[in-house]
Amino acid sequence: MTDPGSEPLANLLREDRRFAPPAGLAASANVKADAYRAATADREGFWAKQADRLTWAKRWDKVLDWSDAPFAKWFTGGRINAAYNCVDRHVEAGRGDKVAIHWVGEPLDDTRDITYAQLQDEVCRAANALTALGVGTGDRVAIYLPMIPEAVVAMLACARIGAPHTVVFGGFSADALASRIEDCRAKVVITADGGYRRGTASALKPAVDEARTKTDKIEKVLVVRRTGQDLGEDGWDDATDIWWHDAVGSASPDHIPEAFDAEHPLYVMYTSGTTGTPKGILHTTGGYLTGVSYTHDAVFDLKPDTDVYWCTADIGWVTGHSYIVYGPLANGATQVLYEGTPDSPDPGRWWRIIQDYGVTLFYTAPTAIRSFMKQGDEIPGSFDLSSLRILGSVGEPINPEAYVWYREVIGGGRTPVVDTWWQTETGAVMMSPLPGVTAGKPGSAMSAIPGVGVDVVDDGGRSVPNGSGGYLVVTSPWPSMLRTVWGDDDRYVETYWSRFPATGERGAYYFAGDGAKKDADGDIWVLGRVDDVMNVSGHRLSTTEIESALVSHPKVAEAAVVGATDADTGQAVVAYVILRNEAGDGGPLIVKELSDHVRKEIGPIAKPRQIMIVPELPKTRSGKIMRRLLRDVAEGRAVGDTQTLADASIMDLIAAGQAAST
Ligand code: 6R9
Repeated sequence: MTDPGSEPLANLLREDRRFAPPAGLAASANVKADAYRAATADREGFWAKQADRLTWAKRWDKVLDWSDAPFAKWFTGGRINAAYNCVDRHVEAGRGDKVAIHWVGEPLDDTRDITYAQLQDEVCRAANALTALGVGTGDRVAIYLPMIPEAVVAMLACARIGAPHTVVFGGFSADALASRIEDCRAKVVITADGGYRRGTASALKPAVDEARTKTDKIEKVLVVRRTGQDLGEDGWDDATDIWWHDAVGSASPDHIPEAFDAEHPLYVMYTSGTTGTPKGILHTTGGYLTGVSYTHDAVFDLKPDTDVYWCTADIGWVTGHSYIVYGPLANGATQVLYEGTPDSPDPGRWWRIIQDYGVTLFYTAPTAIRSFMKQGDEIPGSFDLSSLRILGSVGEPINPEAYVWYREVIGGGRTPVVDTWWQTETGAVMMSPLPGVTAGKPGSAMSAIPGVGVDVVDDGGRSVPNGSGGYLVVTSPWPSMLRTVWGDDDRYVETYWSRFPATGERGAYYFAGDGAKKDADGDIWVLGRVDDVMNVSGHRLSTTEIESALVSHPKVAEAAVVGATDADTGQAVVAYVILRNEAGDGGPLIVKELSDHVRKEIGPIAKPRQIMIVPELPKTRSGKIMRRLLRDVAEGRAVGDTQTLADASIMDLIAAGQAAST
């Protein structure tokens, strides 16, 4: 493996804009600067204090047991029920009438407000229904649903009875569903007839039927009626299929939650590795809930009585787990849950939702921000977005230009932007500015949150000096850390803990797989996966750096850069660029203009060998660009597995364009 950071990150580190927290927000912030000191002085004491945010049936004996490292146990001996913490305790505290979820379906006016009391009723019924179907403590349940309230209810019902869930993104294929079910041996699947996407009902149930031909693990299928679409002659099997409204509708709303061990498995979330089959990342109960509750409160400065929070992630992504379901609900928040796509029925849909519901805290991904940027300022400009007070970003590095646009155009120049770095594996946000404390720098996740230790190290695991780059690591265990890879302890140790093993002076470091730089102040800039690093004539270049340079050109909305094998230079830079709407086709000299721009911003070495203007980029559901596929095209190979793409047809368009241009 090469050190990703030996070249100076010229253009990113020249970024010198700073945005101090608004005075009012700073004065009333949930978390102030002293939290860092307190947490450093006594990390375990700090996390014990955060665990006290939750309601425990039995208090823990020991905060952290790291004696079998890297297998961690947090809050040992403690007993807790996650669903009770997310629902019942708010009702018991007299907040039953408070709205938990403002659900917004994709078809206009298809909305539902669900209070905490109603949520409790539904979760209890679903828990009873699952028990009646034979789901016991420790059994796994697969959830394959659109963004409807039942998805939240299903997850919480599983948590309530101690049955770990595995949520599979509704857009994934029958194959992906079957392999996940097979790997974790889920015996029940919760799905729907279909869901709405871009104005049409798209079927889900047939994929479950197909999955049943590929795995024999599925005993029962619980089906929510969402679209009412025809399931066809063969689309229903009385031996396995049960309607949700029958099973849940007829179940009792009374259910006493059982307290489980703090380390009881809460869920398995599959995430793709660089090689091999997807890894089932295991999260457990007490530490995870502590981590997501604390970070949601600290990073979004949640004021549960007045804030309206909205995270646009899908529930099938870890962001949906931690920052739609467990974090916000543990904190008693009121939030928006939206079923559809950002541009349906029109490109103002998101901004109308913010205006109509008075959203104050908004959390989305850079890919969405850039696609709105492409459409120009007019569309968001025609809505009243003045309720917003904090904007969040997650999923990939946010280019400085996108950050500034987000802050200025969506946030009216008032709102801090919290760029949150974390992973499926970390469970909760690890690095982020704190909105009432940090003067944010566009493009930087800044530093670890209180209670978390991160560093940037060289190949030998030594901390690099300010101004240099290397590998991002986590230096000590944290409560919401993954506990293992489901069914594969060796892969857990090998993937995350063997790259920087313990030395005489320190314990092993968690290897995140991302490259990062420290700037002159020691603030951290994440550069993306270490496999996104190119080597051009012996110079190491980060894809993020060149992409940022391209996006800083006024005609560019979005860019993806890959390193393609090159006979002369080892690798060469190939860039795929989406232009902003107002730039039209960019004019006859657009390719030269962009190439000169990269040369000016970074240097001649970064000048792309080829720049392709494309209509779209291949992305996963969580908005990550699949550079692997672009590399296939750039190197003239057949395009590899597109199973996890949000829209597979995009690759045909890009490959056709490439063929035409070479
Ligand atoms: C939450 C989530 C994790 C990977 C991570 C990194 C990238 C996420 C980022 C970011 C730069 C940020 N990533 N947030 N890179 N700045 N604020 O995205 O989880 O899907 O597991 O992806 O995403 O490369 O390693 P997951």
